Amino acid sequence: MMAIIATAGHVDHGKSSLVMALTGVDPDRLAEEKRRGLTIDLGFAHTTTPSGTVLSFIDVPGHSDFIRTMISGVSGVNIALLVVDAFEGWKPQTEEHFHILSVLGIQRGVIALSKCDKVDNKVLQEREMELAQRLHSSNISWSPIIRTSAVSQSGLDSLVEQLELAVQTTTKSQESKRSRLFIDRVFTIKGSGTVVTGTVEGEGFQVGGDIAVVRTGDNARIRNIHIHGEEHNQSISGQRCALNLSGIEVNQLRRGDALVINPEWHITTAFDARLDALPSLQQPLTHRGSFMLHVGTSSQSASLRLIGVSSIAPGESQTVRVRFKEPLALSPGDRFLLRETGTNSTVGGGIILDVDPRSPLSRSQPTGTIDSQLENRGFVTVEEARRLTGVHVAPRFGHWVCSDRDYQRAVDSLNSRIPAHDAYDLSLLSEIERELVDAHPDYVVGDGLVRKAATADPLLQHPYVDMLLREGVTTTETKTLDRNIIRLLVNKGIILEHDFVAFHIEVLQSLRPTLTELWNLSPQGFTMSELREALGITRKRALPLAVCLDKIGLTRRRDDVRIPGPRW
Ligand SMILES: Nc1nc2c(ncn2[C@@H]2O[C@H](COP(=O)(O)OP(=O)(O)O)[C@@H](O)[C@H]2O)c(=O)[nH]1
Ligand SMILES: [Mg+2]
Repeated sequence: MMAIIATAGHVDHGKSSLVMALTGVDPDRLAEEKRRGLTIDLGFAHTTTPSGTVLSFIDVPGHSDFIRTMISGVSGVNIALLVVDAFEGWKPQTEEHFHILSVLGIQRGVIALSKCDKVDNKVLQEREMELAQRLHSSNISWSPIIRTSAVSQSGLDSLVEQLELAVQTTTKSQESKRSRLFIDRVFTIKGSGTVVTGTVEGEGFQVGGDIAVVRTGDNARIRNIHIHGEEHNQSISGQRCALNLSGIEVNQLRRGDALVINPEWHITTAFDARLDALPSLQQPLTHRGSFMLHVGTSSQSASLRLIGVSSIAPGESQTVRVRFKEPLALSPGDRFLLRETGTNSTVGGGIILDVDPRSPLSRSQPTGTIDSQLENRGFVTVEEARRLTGVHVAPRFGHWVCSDRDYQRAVDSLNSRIPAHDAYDLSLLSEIERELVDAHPDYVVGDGLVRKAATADPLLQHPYVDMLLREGVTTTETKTLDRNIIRLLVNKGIILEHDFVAFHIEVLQSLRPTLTELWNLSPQGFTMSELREALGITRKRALPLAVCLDKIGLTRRRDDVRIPGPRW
């Protein structure tokens, strides 16, 4: 079992010291950080507990200037370790981190009171009461508060216990199989070239596999994969790994770049989403202001449009449209965060519902369902639907997918063009429409024509149909019948007519045995009189009958005789 745990909390509250106490690794690894005593970059450390659970930590900076680094460390992580200094208590930075964890969709949180060696029991109890209150309304499932001290090493066993429990009870979200890695570090190793690190999503990456850099479209190949210092052939969802890449220089990559396997993803510069405005906002959120969008480890400026409302009150959630410049490979269900550049504060965050919004803002109603994501784009292939939604979508017919409404629109459009009682030229339909009528039970396709299916047709109930069927080859003349009805029946292909003599299509088809016999007797073709005699009909019937048989392709005329036709 392994899971990644991100630290969170105010600067200097003892996060790095706790990670060090648990893992023996100093996450403040950079010389500059050491000098300043500040984790300005992400620190990484891991340990295996006696029960075999791997605790893999991302230690994030708590200083407000480095919030962007903190966000990149937290995204894609399921478990947070929130650290609060027992001496100082809950601080504004604690508050901001706390909200960021929540909107980024962290499921489980472990909370540690740190530096407990510095305060007495009375203060500890006060702190615990305050924390309990703060955590009360959180949508993250929090552990009991654990008293710790990195100095006296007290509480560390309980902390490990709670972290293990969190790892074991974190349900893996039903995630897509598509592979993606948001880079959190890029560097070179002498002799092996470009290395990137990050947390793997989806099925993962293989040594020798090709990857694409979403922002630039550059390609590279994976030379080898390291997970916790060991070489592996592949990396899978949830693992932190280092990829050694060939075919790309270190300066072509940066933190925030996503690596993907190319055809699997829809690359986008806009999305519709549900945005939760932070409860701590001083005023309602509007589209005014300049925003930074954080997704995965990436961040860039973005514009915000609210859907259907002009403002979002603190603590409320609304659907929004977010636009940005640098292309991202996104999936519905991805979490994002918005910060306001002016005030340098987090304003909210939420969940992406549609990675390729098509509806105009005034009409957009994103809900995240497959149907709402496909709305207004007509028919797309199964592959395209998967790129847009991240999941396999069952085709409507053939390999085409669309929303319920678009399907109904297409059927309505066909219904209005294809007359109720007439055949319609297939070549007038688009390729997709042709496939639709082919698969649709209300339509019959044949001979380059499409007709509405007979079953649903009241015309079929007309007495003429029955009459012609009963009379077989000895039908009355159609001159005296209602010419309109006859014409409609002919157009629908139910009857065939020549020289005011009509035959039901089934009657003509039932003549196959007779025709076989005739051709047995006259292999070179039968004459009119032979046909007349075989069926016991008059000449006046026989000639139209032969012409109608020609029409449906059972026979063909050659000089004075009938030979087998193209549909025999
Ligand atoms: N007394 C005491 N000091 C601590 C403890 N843990 C950390 N410190 C001190 O608090 C300061 C900040 O610690 P650090 O782990 O870097 O905090 P971070 O910024 O949250 O990562 C350092 O000077 C540590 O020596 C503790 O348990 N007890
Ligand atoms: Mg630190």
